[in-house]
Amino acid sequence: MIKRRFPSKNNRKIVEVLQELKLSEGKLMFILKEVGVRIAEGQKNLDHSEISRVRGYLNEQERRAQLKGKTIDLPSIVRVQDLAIKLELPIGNILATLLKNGVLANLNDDLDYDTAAIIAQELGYKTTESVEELEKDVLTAEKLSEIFKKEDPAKQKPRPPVVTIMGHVDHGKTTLLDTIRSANVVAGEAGGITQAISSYQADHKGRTVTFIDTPGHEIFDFMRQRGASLADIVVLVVAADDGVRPQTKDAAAYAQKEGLPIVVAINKVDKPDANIERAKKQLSEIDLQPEEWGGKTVMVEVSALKKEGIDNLLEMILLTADLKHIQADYDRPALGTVIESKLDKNLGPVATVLVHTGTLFVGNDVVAGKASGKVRIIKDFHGKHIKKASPSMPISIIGLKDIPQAGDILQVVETRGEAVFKAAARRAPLKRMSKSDDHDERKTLAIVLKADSKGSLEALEQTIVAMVPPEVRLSILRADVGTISDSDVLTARAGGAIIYGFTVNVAGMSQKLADKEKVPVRIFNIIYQLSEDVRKEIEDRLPIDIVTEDIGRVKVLKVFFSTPKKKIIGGEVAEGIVEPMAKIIIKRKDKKKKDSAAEVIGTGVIVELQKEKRPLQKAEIGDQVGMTIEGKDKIKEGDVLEILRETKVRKGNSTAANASAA
Ligand SMILES: Nc1nc2c(ncn2[C@@H]2O[C@H](COP(=O)(O)OP(=O)(O)OP(=O)(O)O)[C@@H](O)[C@H]2O)c(=O)[nH]1
Ligand SMILES: [Mg+2]
Repeated sequence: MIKRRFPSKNNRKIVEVLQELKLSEGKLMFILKEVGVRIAEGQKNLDHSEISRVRGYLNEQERRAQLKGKTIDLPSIVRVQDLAIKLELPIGNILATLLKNGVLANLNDDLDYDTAAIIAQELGYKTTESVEELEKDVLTAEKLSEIFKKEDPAKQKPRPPVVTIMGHVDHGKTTLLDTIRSANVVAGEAGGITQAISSYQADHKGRTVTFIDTPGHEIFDFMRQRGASLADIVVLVVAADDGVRPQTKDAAAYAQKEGLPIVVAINKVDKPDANIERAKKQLSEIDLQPEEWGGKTVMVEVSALKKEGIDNLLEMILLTADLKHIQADYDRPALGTVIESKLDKNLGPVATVLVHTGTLFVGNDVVAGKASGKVRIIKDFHGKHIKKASPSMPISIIGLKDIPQAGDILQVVETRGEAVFKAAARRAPLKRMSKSDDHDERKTLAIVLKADSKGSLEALEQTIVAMVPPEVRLSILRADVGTISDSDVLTARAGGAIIYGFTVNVAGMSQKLADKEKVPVRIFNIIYQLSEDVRKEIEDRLPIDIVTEDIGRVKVLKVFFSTPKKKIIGGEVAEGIVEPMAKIIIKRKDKKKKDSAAEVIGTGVIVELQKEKRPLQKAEIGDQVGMTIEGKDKIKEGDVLEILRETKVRKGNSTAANASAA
C-alpha cells in the first residue's frame, strides 16, 4: 500500500530524530519495521505520527525491562485474560505461550497456579502464589444433609415424598411411571432406554408424590446412585418374567446403603411366563424378604402395561412415607439438586432441579456447581410457568449462565456477585499437560464430545474413559452440550481429534469447515454404536507387539542369482510351511567337521515365493520352490533356511493385525 504523504510542519528530519532518541540508524530502522512504518529509499523525514509510534515502542520496551524479573503475585486460579492484565501483555502472547506448552485455551479459561507460573516465567516474570484462599465451599450432598439436620424443627412442615424408581434394564420403570401419570414417553427414547433422569409429580387421594425415573442399563450406574441419594423411598421394579438381575441388586444395594425404605413392584405379572414366586425367592436372597414370608419388605404385584395394581402400589408408597417424617422448612432460601440439564437453542441453559428445602422464587440469585445466574423462569413438570417452587417439586429453571452438572447442588445466594464469585471459584482450572507427556510413547485418542444433554454427556464420558486401556492415552479436548460448531471443529483440528456427536446436529457451515480441515465428525443416536466406534479407534491405537513363530525349514538346493542385496534360490521345504514375507535365518553346517551344530550365517526376508514359475502364498512340506530373498548375507547350496513368521499383535487384544512386517 502506498502511503500518501503531505508536507507537514510536523515533519522532522530523521537525523534529528536519531539524535533526540539516542538511537543508531539500524535500531531506528528495526523499530520502524516493528511498528509497521515503511521507509522509502532516500526518505529523509518522519511525520508526527510515525515519530510517536517509535516513542511508544521505546516506552513500552523500557516498561517491559522494568517489569521483567519483577515478582508477580498470582492467585491459585487465574483467568487467562486476567493473567494478561497482570503481566501487561497482549492476550495473544499469553495464548500463544500456552499453546506452546500444550494448553489450548481461550481468554475465559481458568489456569491453575502452576500453569500460570510457567507461562509468566517463560515471559520473563518471577511469580509467587498468592496466599489468599479462594472460597470453594461447594455444597455436596453430605453437606446438604448436615444443613437439613440443623434446620429448626419448629419450622418444619410436611412435604411430598420423593420416590425414585429403580431396577434392571427393561423391567418396566418408565412404563410404570407413564401409567402412573398417564402419559407416554417410552416411544421417543433412542435405543429404547431411559437416557436421563426424568421427574414428575402424581396425585393420589389428594396427596402428592414426586417420582424420579432412572435408567436401568449398567452404564448409567452414576444416575442410579444419584437417584438413590435424592430419594425418600425407592420403588424397586422387578419384572416377574425375568426376576432379580444385576442392576436390581445394585439398585437395592444403593437404597440399603442410603438407609432408604424399599417398596418392590413386581411388574409384568400379566406375562404368561411371569413367575412371581421365583422373583420373591430371589429377592429374599438379597435381603428383601416379603411380608407374607415373615419379612419386612412390601411387595406389590403390578402390570404397568395393563394398568393393574397401580392404586395398591401408590397406597403402599404413601403408607411407607407416613412412617418417615418427610418434612422441610418452606421459609428458607431454597436448596435443591440438579437432576438433569441441557442447552436449549432459544432459552439457553435449562436445569431440572429437585427442590429439597426452602422455596425458590423467580428473581433469586443462584449458584449450581460452576454455573450461576438469576432465576428468570420456573416451570413445573407440566411446563407451566410458576412464580415459586416449594420442597419436593421437580422444576426446570432458566436463567443460569452456564450448564450445571447433574448432581450439582443449587443454592440461593444473597447477591449476584456472590453467585458469580462462587461459581468462578469452582471452575476447574486448565492444567498444563505434564512434561512427562512429551516422552509418553502411547498413542493418543483425542476427542471432542458433544451431546444433547448433560446426562448423556456424563454417561458417554464415563463409558469412554472406562473403555480406554492404559496403553492408550485419552484426551477429551472438549465435552459439551449442544450443536457441533466451528469452535468444536477448530479445537478438534488443533488437537488432531475426532468429533463425536450424540443426538446432536452439526451446523451446515461447521460441517463444511470440518470437511475442509479434514476433521472427522461422527454423529450417533445410540450410545452403543458410538462406543463401538470409539472401541475401534482405541484398537487402532494399541501398541504393536511383534510375535515371531518358527513355521518351517527349507533346504537350499541351488543358488541362481546373488547380489549384495538380493538372492534367488531354489530349495525344498523340509519341514512345516513357507510364506512370502517370512523372515529367514540362514544356517550352515561345516562339512569338514562332522556332527558339528549348524552355524547361523545371517538373515533375510522372502520377498517372493514361486512354484513352477508361479507366485505362491504358501508352500508345504516336500514342495520345490523358488525364492527371492532380500538380505546381504550370502546363501550357499546345502544351507538350511529357518522360516519365521512375524505377526504384529495389538497389545491388550488377541487378534492379529496385518501380518506383514513393515
Ligand atoms: N407385558 C408387559 N410388558 C411391560 C410391562 N411393563 C413394561 N413392559 C414392556 O417392557 C419394555 C420395557 O419397558 P420400559 O418401561 O422402557 O423399561 P425401563 O425399566 O424403563 O427400561 P430402562 O429405562 O431401559 O432401564 C417395554 O416394551 C414395555 O412395553 C408390563 O407390565 N407387562
Ligand atoms: Mg426407562
